[in-house]
Amino acid sequence: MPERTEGKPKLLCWLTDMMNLIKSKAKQVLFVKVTQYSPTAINCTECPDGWLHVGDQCFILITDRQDFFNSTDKCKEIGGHLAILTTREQHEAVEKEGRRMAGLYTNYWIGLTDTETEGEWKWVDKTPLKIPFWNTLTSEPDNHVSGGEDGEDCVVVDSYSQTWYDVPCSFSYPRICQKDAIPLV
Ligand SMILES: [Ca+2]
Ligand SMILES: [Ca+2]
Repeated sequence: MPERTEGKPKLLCWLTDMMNLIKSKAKQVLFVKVTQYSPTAINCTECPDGWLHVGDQCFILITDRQDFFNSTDKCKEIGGHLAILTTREQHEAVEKEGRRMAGLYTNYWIGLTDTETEGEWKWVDKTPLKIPFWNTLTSEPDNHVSGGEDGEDCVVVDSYSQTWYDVPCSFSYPRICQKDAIPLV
């Protein structure tokens, strides 16, 4: 589950992580002193105000509408990139936030395209798509030509079906930006 950590005291965060660590290592804890655990095993991070905290990543949903390429630039301007959703946890967290913010029938850009080679989906950091959440009920991605002869090379999360659609990159949608969470030191 995503959680917001704005304003969460560092001590509380560390204690929470330590408790999780102890729970996950319960059997060993019977035999090993807690002091033998390396502090580097604790992964305690936070996000700036207004960002959604998911694992070690931060996400923000921004509702002004831009085409895909302007959206890419706008995310860079705030020190991030369009969302790269590599886990089900991230995918579900941003969809839930989308529904909370704007209700049903809302689409948000994520950082996935096949502009270089049709049908080869890559994230904006050039890594290939491994875990897809396409709307297979409507045969997405379908590179449909209704939006223009270029077809559909960019991707939105649809908050109604909770799946992805390929759409024309020139269309205007809100966006989801992402950046690394900040380690608490
Ligand atoms: Ca395409
Ligand atoms: Ca489509």
